[in-house]
Amino acid sequence: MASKRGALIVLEGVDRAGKTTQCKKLVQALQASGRPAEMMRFPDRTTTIGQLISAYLEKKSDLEDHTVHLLFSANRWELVPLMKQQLDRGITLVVDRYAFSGVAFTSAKPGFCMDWCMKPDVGLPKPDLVMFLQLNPAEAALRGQFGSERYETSAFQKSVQQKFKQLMKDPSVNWKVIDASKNVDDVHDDIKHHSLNAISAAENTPLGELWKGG
Ligand code: NYM
Ligand code: MG
Repeated sequence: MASKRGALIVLEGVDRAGKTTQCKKLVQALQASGRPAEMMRFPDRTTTIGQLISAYLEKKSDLEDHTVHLLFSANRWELVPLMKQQLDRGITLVVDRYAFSGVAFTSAKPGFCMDWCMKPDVGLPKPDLVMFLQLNPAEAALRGQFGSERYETSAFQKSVQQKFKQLMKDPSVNWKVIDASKNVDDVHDDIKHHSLNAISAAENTPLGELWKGG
């Protein structure tokens, strides 16, 4: 029998909730305790598709809304072979945003339903754990100004937050809500606790497929 697989762990949340900081700290903590782990992020701006997305986010180019949604999804799919290879080798992947950001951001635009937005990501590797870093808008505001990328306005972020709330009602996904208003080390402790449980559970369960009936 092959060695035990790694876990697929995703961090989601609104901007400035601390996702990137916490992903890095988690990878370091896992590695320090002898558990192989790597960080990934979506969008991955380094690929050809990722560069199209990056130019769009930086407002250097305009893309039709359905088109950019499908590019975000394609950017995940193009990394799936690598993700599966690493998980198979026992490496735990800690991912900064995933399909949930894809659905929450596009469905916050007028004229998009969540169902349509989920379709292109159906069948992606299913995360063993998705942690939502919860931070209320007032607290987020204390952490500084928004950047200048597309979507970085408080009105849009509020609708995105509502969409995340709806996605979290799906019991087929292992959601954990993390109080991101606590200090960096306390948030890290919560995240590590859930991650260690997910890593143990993943060892004995095959990798699932996202949004495909459980
Ligand atoms: N975003 C991210 C989407 O609109 N769709 C997606 O599928 C993903 C993964 O891109 N505002 C949005 C959310 C963010 C932006 O920002 C990427 P960052 O700071 O690179 O995580
Ligand atoms: Mg960001």
